[in-house]
Amino acid sequence: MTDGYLWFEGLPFPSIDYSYEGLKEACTKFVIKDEDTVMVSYPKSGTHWLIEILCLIHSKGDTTWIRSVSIWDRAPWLEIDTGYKLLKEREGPRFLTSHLPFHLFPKSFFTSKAKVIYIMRNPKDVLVSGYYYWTTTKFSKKPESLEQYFQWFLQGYVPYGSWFEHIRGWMSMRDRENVLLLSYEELQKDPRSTIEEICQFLGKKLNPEELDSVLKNSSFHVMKENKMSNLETLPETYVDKDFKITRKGICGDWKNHLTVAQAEALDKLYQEKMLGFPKELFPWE
Ligand code: PPS
Repeated sequence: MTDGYLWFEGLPFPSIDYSYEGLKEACTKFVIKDEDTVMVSYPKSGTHWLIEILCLIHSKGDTTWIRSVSIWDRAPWLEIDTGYKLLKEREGPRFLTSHLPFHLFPKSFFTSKAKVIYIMRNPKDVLVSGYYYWTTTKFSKKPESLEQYFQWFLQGYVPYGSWFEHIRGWMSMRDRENVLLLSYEELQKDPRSTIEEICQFLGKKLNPEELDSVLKNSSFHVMKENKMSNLETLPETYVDKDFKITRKGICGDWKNHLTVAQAEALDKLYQEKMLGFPKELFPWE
């Protein structure tokens, strides 16, 4: 009997395009190389936005690559079977994407000079975004209501497990020279400065026109129209008709969805789980 998830190392994963063997190989055998750049996040934290920004920085604002090659091909997903296959065959320097929690991430990273950018987001917005995503796609177990998904989220009974454990795990890497911690909220508040920070971390220099192009072409409205980035080309075996990853693209949408009691319950759990972390690390209310 399956419960709609693929279970690996005690964590629930989506069941389409993932396999037990694939996850095992990705987590234990994949060799991360010094020249790789890895984008890591808990699902629904702004991963595709970050990929688009990195691709545009890489091409110095030229849009040819982002308009002609699908986003999952530009920065393949390490733990997804199709992505893993692409990565194994690819010569460096590579862009890689992953939602893996820290304890499952390939150990080869820890002895490499590869750069990791970890993007995080207010868990309340992650919850709401995840509810819509898993409801309108066929990759994983579908919640019947927001209340049901809310309960699953608190229990970590959602793809990739607990948001809290994911953040806690990756936070332990935050002082490493080759790790950059970002948030969806700072990208929203000041995209230009955040993109400059990313350029500095990657050792890339863009002139003002190139930077303007990165900013413009990674914006929500432009990305929403780019079918190579908004996932609208995914077949209906994976997603509902008219699906796009670019759903709303704002901070604080949780206020339109969660009840006062739900927000308070999440706040309470947050206080318990994030005890010991400086509040300033997390730029959300
Ligand atoms: S996934 O499937 O887990 O990798 O999803 P992920 O890309 O991490 O997160 C999807 C949310 O990011 C929003 N998004 C953006 N916001 C602002 N600007 C841009 N350019 C952008 N691109 C994607 C997307 O709309 C999802 O958030 P919600 O709240 O659902 O709109």
